[in-house]
Amino acid sequence: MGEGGGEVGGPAQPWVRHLPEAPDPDDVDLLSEGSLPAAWARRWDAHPDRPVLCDPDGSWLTGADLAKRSAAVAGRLAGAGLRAGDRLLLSGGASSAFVVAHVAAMRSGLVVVPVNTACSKRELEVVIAHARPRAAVLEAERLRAWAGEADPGLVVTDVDVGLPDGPAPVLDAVASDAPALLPYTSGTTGEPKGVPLSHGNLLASVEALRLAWRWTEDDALILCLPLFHVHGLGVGLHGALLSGGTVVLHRGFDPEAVLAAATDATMFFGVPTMYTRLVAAEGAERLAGLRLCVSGSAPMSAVLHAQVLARCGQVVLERYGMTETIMLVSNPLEGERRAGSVGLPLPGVELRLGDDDEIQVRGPNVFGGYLEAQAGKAATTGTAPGTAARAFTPDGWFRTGDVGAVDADGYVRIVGRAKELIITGGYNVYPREVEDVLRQHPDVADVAVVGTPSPEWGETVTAYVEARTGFDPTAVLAWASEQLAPYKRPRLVHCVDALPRNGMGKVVRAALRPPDEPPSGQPTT
Ligand code: MLC
Ligand code: AMP
Repeated sequence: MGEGGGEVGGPAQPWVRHLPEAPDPDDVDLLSEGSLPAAWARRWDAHPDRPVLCDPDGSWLTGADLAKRSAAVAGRLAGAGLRAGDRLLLSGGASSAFVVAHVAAMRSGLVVVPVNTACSKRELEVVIAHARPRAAVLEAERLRAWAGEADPGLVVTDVDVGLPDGPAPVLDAVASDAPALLPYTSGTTGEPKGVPLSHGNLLASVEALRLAWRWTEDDALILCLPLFHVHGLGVGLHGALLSGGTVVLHRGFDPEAVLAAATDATMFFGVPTMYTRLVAAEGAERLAGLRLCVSGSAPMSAVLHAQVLARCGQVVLERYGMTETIMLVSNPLEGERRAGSVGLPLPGVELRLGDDDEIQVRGPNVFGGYLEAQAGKAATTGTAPGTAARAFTPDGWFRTGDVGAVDADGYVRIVGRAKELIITGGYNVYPREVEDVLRQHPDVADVAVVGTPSPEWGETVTAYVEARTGFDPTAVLAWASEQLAPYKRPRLVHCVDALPRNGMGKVVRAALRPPDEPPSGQPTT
């Protein structure tokens, strides 16, 4: 782990500052446990009676329960013909059944494709056509029906995986370079991009967090993030299972429920919108009892940092990550947690600023390249020409698309985005995808979608529409609602005579300004 480095902040590997007594980087092996399933199984064997998971209904699973139930589900998936390397769509709200299904897939070497519980039919079809899964474990009946229509050969079942028993498959024997997770992002081009993450990527990322945040078997995490993004799944759930501690699942975010749970917990992970709601809730001071409150997925303002300190007595630890890399940078647990900064690179992560101060990274947590659909069959093309290859520099660093600055003492700040991306309530929305959908409506001549500042959501998805005669914003929004998951829908719509364009005819987003008349739609703030 000692090679390279020194790209930011002076010391050969700035990340050693996260660790007690700043060890020799060569002595830190993030992959020593082999894989997450192997590490989890070791914990459950060592302490079978220790509680690990609390269902939203209040019932607990011990290590032995999770080991046994996941092995049984793995057998049923094998009985349905699934073999290591096959892809499995997984979608559901937080529940022990969902976790059992996910753990079963990971232990069997299946590749989990997480799907938003609120996705539209169009969005589900795009993922199925691209990822070509063998099976789909879907909690919502609506999604099961759509999946069956999209691919009649797909094995479709609910999160209890009520399939006939099959032979006991080999468990916990996955190679660290084998694919484990395949989340989707729509990307700046509007095309779907599958992000294959290996077992090594997943393990390295949470092992780094375990070390940096001193995450131990004494910890109890309150987890109310969705389990179909890396924040909830790849950080919260995976990390808690690796720590040997407990995770208390909540079905969605309810500030009162979080504050009630804080008495018996030690950690909370959230997005800034959740902290905005927590500071406004009655009993906000109860958060003070936790040993660690983490924020990420979107920038947290200095004002909100100060409010959380004043109302909840917590100095929030902000960190920075991405689907393609899981976690990258974090404020230190023991050193200064600096508002406006995301902190120091995490163990194993090398970070540099490239052209135009774009943040570039490499490390064992960084994926190897997007999955692109080719002749109807998806294949990994990390080095192929095209959009996906531009994700890496010629010397192999991943280009994050975030613009950064590094202070004299190594703290990283995110100062902008090179990529066109809106972050609303911690969810990413790519303007191009929303524009492509709106442009298909006959009343829309052209459209540009941007994020406008919002105190609650960070940014609000806002559409500027060049309308044809007869344009009815309500009808267009209702139609868009069928095509897009709720968080992607424009919340504000401005009608303009003409979109501002440069000499090449390209829309100049920075020149978009609300016209004088009030916008259509429901502002979210
Ligand atoms: C919900 N709505 C949103 C929204 N979430 N609209 C815009 N942006 C969002 N993020 C819509 C609902 O559909 C509803 O619309 C209306 O807003 C009010 O809903 P709500 O009940 O108030 O929202 P709620 O369900 O409480 O959700 C808010 C939230 C949620 C903050 C809890 O958005 C959330 O869990 N965000 C976390 C996302 C996340 O995990 N991101 C990690 C990505 S991984 P209507 O029209 O029906 O009224 C990543 C890497 C990293 O980024 O670094 O972590
Ligand atoms: P996603 O593609 O959903 O994984 O989102 C990753 C993006 O979220 C990053 O590229 C950043 O733009 C943004 N992000 C994550 N954490 C932070 C943070 N703490 N501050 C600012 N932006 C963040």
